[in-house]
Amino acid sequence: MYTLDAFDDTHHEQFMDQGYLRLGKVLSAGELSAIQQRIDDIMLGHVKYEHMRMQLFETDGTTRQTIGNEVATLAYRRIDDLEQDPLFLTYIQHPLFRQIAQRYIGEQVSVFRSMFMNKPPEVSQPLPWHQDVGVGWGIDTNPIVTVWTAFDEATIATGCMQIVPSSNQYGIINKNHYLPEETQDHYAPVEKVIELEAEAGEAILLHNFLLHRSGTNSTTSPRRAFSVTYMDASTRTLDTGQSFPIIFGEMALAPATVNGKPAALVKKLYG
Ligand SMILES: O=C(O)CCC(=O)C(=O)O
Repeated sequence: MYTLDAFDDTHHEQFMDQGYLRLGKVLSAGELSAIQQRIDDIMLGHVKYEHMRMQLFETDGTTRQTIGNEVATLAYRRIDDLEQDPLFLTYIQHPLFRQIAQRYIGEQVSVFRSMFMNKPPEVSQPLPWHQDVGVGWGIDTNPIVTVWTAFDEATIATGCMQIVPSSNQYGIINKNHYLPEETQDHYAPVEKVIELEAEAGEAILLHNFLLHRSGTNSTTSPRRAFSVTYMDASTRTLDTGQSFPIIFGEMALAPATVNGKPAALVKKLYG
């Protein structure tokens, strides 16, 4: 599969029109296996970060939020704050993502969330139709740039994403994200929905207003993925005025020196 090495006007037009753009295999086979290993090590507690928000599946299928790794298991649903890991930070700062961020955001870019999304075998949950709306998350801007990367093959059987191409053009339908049930036939009619299957290592640029959802995993293998939302570094939370870790520009985090994350930044989960 190809990898996009430069984001040009044609890509911009396609992204704005369709609300998504396949960026190709941004992770090489070696980088993919290293990052797969790293996330498994984080789940199993072999690599630990004290201030990392983690959400695990309990044996009854409910979820529980912890700060830091309390339980060594591969049955985590979601893990945030991954920019404090040097390997993840290196990937978040990939030159292609920098180019895209510069185009849509500018020089000073922060990360709203760097989030691992996992559908472990047997316990995965569906995610209903939603948009990723900033003000609904409690921040003072509405980011539009998210890069979603498959760490395993995402298929219908493993619970890949489904999207409604061009639904970004509706703008914000509901600032509280989720599509009200009674509006689904209008905004997400079955004939417009596509399955966003992806190969392991493939990255897809998503417009935050694109309607998306994902299914459950009916296989015996995990469906691991990583989703990063980039935004203007001046963005603050509406309640406390907190800003977010800088990824590109002055004072940006660097893989060689990143050293955990301050406790104050993980007190509340905004996204
Ligand atoms: O990975 C998934 O299943 C959903 C991810 C998602 O909703 C997001 O990246 O905003």
